[in-house]
Amino acid sequence: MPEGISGNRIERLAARGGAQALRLSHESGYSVVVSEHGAHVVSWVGPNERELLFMSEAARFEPGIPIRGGIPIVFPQFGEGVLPKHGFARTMEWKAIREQVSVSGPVTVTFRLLSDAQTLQLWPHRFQVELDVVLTDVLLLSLRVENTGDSRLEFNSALHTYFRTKDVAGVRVRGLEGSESVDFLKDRTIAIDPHPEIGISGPVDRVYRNSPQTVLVESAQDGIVYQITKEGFADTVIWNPWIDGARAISDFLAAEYREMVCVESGNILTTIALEPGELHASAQILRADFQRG
Ligand code: TA6
Repeated sequence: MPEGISGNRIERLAARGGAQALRLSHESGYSVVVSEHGAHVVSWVGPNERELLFMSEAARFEPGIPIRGGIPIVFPQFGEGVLPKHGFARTMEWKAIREQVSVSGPVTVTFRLLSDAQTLQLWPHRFQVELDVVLTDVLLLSLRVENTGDSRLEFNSALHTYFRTKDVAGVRVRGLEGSESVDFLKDRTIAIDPHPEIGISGPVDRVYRNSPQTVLVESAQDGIVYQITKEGFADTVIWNPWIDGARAISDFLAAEYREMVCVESGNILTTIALEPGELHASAQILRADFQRG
């Protein structure tokens, strides 16, 4: 177990649902838990032990099943299509291949997923995907996709981030005014949001095309402003199923729609093409600013 003298450290946690998980702790008081199942961030805790990500009470931690909450990795397909919904990366076993603990610096683990017989059956492309989880007082997730085959491949991707909130009614998303959005609940109607802040008072499932690099998620009831900064991801998704949508999801409790909002960085309306040997890098940085304790 690598351990720095400053309190920075990485621990291996008892397997849940058969998958190994790693806890990264940083001297700033932040920690993050990442499961090798999907290279899925299942917890991001801030100072004073505050959990910042939503995880459903009904989430299942089982091989082959996506985990409801945290930060699922969507790859190589977003939403419904020829592959399983949101692709296969979130349900596969990744490997932690590098761990680094530096004194007064970041705590980093890199996870890797390689194409294999199972993925080739679903998707006929050879690839390598790596996720760096870099923890300081911010959480940086950096995703690299490489085409290791001999033909062109195309993919979509997203970091499907579930923020925890005491009440979604008090959430405002800022920074998306002027961006074109595609509304998945209204036959993909295209609109431009004129409002400087977006409130959530019903089901929402919208993708904002070529959204700004930084988006804020303010939660009045929590006294937290999350800052989401992205690079190499063109789009931003806002999703909340509301009560009826939540009822239709088997691993989600109906009342929990109030406790979450997904604001996701992704390449969704923008498809990335890679020729053999090419690599695409993207990143999402999460920062939590506490307005009060
Ligand atoms: O990102 C929003 C979305 O694509 C919604 O349409 C909704 O279905 C959600 O993801 C969750 O998908 P999941 O497959 O995890 O139930």
